[in-house]
Amino acid sequence: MQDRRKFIKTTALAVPALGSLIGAREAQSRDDATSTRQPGNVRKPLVVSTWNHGLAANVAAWRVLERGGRALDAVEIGVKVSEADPKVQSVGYGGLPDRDGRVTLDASIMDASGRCGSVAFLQEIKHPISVARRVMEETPHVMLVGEGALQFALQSGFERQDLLTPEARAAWEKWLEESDAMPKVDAQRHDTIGMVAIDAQGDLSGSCTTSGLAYKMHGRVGDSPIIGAALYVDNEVGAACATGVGEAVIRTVGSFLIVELMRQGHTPEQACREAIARVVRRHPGDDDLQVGYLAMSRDGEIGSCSVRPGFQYAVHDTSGNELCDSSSWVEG
Ligand code: SD4
Repeated sequence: MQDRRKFIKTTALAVPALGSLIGAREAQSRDDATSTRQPGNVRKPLVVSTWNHGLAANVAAWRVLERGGRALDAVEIGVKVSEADPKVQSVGYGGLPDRDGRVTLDASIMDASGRCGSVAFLQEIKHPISVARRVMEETPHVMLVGEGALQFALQSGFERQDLLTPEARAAWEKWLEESDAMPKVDAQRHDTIGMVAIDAQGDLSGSCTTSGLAYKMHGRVGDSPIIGAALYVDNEVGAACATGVGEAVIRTVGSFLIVELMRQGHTPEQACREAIARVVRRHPGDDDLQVGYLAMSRDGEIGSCSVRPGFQYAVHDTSGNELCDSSSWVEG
């Protein structure tokens, strides 16, 4: 783990405010963080995921990876832990509802061969990631939404379940009393889990699942089910996932951008930083914005960057499971 700590330390740079010093920042980013990993020296198996609850998700994913299982199974089984945990109020069961009090879920999954599946605006199904995998494996489509996604899930044997816990309902009722009706798209209300893994065979896969921004408009879909925005995998290059304000991620097609930058020779850290630079440029003066990117190259090098401090990710390899602070564009 020492390598990674050093890497994070050496790439954590300070910038006073959004929109300023962008040119200097880009020049710095180009000079920083050249890869120290030798070609052919692949760190595997390995799983990374966003936020603190990624630690528990990684444990489940690691059980698959350490016995030689596929990255695809690992990233599905891993994020199901967050989906099932009512204490994680940003994913699956127990997720905070939209402004009408409905829990609506988005999820996506992508494998080493470039297959992908997603669901959006899905209600009353506890494990949207598994429905997304079924879309990928059992339909000719990539994405199902809303009522159609629910019908498909029920036909596939998933059970209908009320996902609004008493705690999430109470939080929503409090929000109703205090807020005006228009949802706030800000840095406070997102802890989506994105996960990327490489298995013992050297194959990559990724997943992303969320209840989306809390108190969003009914029908709003975020970045998490949009392939290329919150998730992208290219087995020849690497993989990336996103968390944060989905609108900003969609506008800049962040995960695809990161993978393409890695293809051109950027390290994962450099690629995440450049993708954050695009977000910052597109949202001048937005003092609440938070986006976090997490990426892995196909040789198991990890990088991350967020707009502002606070983004964390969990890494599990043969030496254990660890929570890391991401570097950020803006210093706290
Ligand atoms: C979204 N990216 O729907 C998600 C938000 C998030 O926990 O991170 N939610 O925009």
